[in-house]
Amino acid sequence: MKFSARSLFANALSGHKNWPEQFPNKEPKKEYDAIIVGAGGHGLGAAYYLASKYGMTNIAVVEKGWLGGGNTGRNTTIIRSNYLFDESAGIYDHAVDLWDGLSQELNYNVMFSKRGVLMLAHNVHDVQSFTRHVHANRLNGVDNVWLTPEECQKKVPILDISPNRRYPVMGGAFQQRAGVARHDSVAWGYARAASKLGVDIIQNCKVIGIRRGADGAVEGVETEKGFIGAKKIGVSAAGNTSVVMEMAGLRFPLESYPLQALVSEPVKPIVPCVIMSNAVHAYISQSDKGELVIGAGTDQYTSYSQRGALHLVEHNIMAICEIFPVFKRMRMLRNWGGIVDVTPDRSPILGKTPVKGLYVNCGWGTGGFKATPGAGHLLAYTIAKDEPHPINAPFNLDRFVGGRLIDEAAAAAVAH
Ligand code: FAD
Ligand code: PYC
Repeated sequence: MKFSARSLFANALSGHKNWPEQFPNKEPKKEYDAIIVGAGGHGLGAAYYLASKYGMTNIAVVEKGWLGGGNTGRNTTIIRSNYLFDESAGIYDHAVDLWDGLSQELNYNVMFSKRGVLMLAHNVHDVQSFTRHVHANRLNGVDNVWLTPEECQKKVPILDISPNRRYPVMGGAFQQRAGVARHDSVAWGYARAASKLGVDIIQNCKVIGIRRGADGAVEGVETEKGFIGAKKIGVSAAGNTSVVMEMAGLRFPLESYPLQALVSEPVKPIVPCVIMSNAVHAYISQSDKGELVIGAGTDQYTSYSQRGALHLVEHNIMAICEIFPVFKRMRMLRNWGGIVDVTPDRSPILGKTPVKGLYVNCGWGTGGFKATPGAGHLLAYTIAKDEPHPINAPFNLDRFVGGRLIDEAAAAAVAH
């Protein structure tokens, strides 16, 4: 079994010496009850919930690379549910609730840490927009409070709040139940738990076609290792969804963009919560190893490249140093990118498609890690019952025809 030297899993894998035995690169069976395309956290989560909640264990997860090697292993792990609309409160808070018991449920420490997320306001527009979010969240029972600049600095003492800064801090919205988790543990935890329940995880097996019968319903997937049959297929192939859906003759309202992040050398604890600065396209947290985890916005051009533009990361680091002058002499260790697929309203598509037996989970754009347990559960429900759960029903494909959009561009934060 070969891994790319650039794999973000290199460290994690060295701690899991017995992993090939746990996930033997087995030959696929001829026929499954359902196939999930994509072994990210969402796809693995869907397989796990299909088996654990809905009793469907004859499942395969088919992955073109290695499990968790897509955005799940490349993201900056911010978990929050401070979105604007009722539908979003439903879907993101469902996920936050599931994060709470996930380590126990999987018997795998996903290191969910509710250290809080602070979204800084730098101008009047930010103040108005964030306070609107605070009020909307509280009406939906989602915790979020407005902090003055001084209260922000009390939480984050290294924050420079002097009014003459280039990006003055005019306050901030703080969600305490929000935080971070360990991304590779999420993929590994779901994979191990699903595998124990009988799910086949087939890596290095790219899906290159979707076979449909005379009645139009799906019959299975063509892969680089041959045909695998199933009457139900769930596609959870972030960044590549349009390509996979085209295999079934469907055109999806998605654009794919690179999104990048970087980490610094490790230092002692200094960043107590996640701090996001949407107006300047920069955010920062500190990993348990001590590295500063810093992220930028998406590239401005569509692409399937898993690396971001250099000028963006330069701007990103400059912005971080403006807000936290104390970091000016830090060294950066590495940067990387992933491909995110973005819908016109910056909300996901999770549900049935016009093709019988074909289900989709996509369009989480820059913000799907936080949704991992929720998206996995809701995709599993939709596949098992052949109808959406009330929580994901509004996130259907039809909304782009009917116009009932769920516009979360402002809540999607730094990235668009
Ligand atoms: P993935 O983990 O990408 O899994 C999809 C899988 O499908 C991949 O493994 C891929 O190889 C596979 N695949 C694709 N095509 C095929 C095919 N033809 N055949 C077989 N397999 C295929 N979200 C947050 O909530 N908080 C954050 O802080 C955050 N930060 C981010 C920072 C960066 C730099 C990036 C890139 C993303 C960030 N995100 C964040 C977004 C988040 O990572 C994603 O929305 C989420 O991880 C998507 O999970 P997934 O399981 O759907 O996708
Ligand atoms: O969704 O919170 C988020 C996020 C931050 C950076 C990328 N996505």
